[in-house]
Amino acid sequence: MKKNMSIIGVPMDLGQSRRGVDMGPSAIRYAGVVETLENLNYDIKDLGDVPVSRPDSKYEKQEDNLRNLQQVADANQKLAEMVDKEITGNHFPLVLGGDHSIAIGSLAGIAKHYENLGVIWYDAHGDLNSGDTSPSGNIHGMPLAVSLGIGNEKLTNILGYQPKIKPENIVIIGARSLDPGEKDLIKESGINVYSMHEVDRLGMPAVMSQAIDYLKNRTDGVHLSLDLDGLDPEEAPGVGTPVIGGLSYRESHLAMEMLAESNILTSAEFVEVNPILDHKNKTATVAVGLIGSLFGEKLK
Ligand code: 4U7
Ligand code: MN
Ligand code: MN
Ligand code: MN
Repeated sequence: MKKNMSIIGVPMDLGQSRRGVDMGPSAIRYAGVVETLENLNYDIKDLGDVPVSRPDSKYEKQEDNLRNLQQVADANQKLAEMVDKEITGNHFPLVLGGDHSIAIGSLAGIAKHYENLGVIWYDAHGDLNSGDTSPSGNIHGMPLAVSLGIGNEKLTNILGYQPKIKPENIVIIGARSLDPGEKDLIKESGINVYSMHEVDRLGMPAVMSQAIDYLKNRTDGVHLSLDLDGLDPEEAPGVGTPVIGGLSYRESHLAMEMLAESNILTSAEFVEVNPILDHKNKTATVAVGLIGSLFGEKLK
């Protein structure tokens, strides 16, 4: 039987300061995401893009050091409603960004459906800031904190409940740029982190099998939130906040293949593809390659 999947694009660039990441969903579609998944026997419904307002300098910093707060909250509200509806209809939601602030809406729509949602956060960053700790005021550096119920109510309370997730159900993979406030939050909350140090020491196979075993035993669903800047900028250059020393293309494929084998995933999003900063759509092509592995593509 074919499996149902719904693709939702979110042309969001208001969660950070570099224009162009709003074109991420188009770039990923252009790189062949629908065809790739159809070849893997998925029944794909592409729902198009969630409406996002254009940046307007007069709304830049609003309350609590949060850039474009109201506009980011509004788009995430719509995204959350769409994701909620797709899950209710038994469709696997695949969300394409757009900057990482869209994880706020994805998780709001997803977490309603689980008692104990697990989250794999594949990223160079922790995205655990709030207006109080953020050095930038950019909401794409905050979605994981928001989902823990930390931050402005307009973000934490989307769909009228909070928190969305529990710290012990989060596994961050690939971290190498954490702000002081993020490190404090990790220590006090019990979030699991495989930074680049652990990936180097243990290797990706051990990191992924530990992460999968851990989540399998304690959660009833797992969301993958993959920020392309988790990969090394040599291999994924089209991102707004690149950090050297990242995960390789091969390590990332292996991670996706191991997730596919484990069968624990219940939703996914791929974010932060910025075609303006890219070379010949390389980063979107990498994203589609990873999506293929995540949904069962085999090399032989
Ligand atoms: B991304 C940063 F200060 N931590 O908060 C911040 F380094 O979604 C970067 O992971 C956030 O790309 C990066 O602005 C957010 C900064
Ligand atoms: Mn990042
Ligand atoms: Mn991120
Ligand atoms: Mn980024």
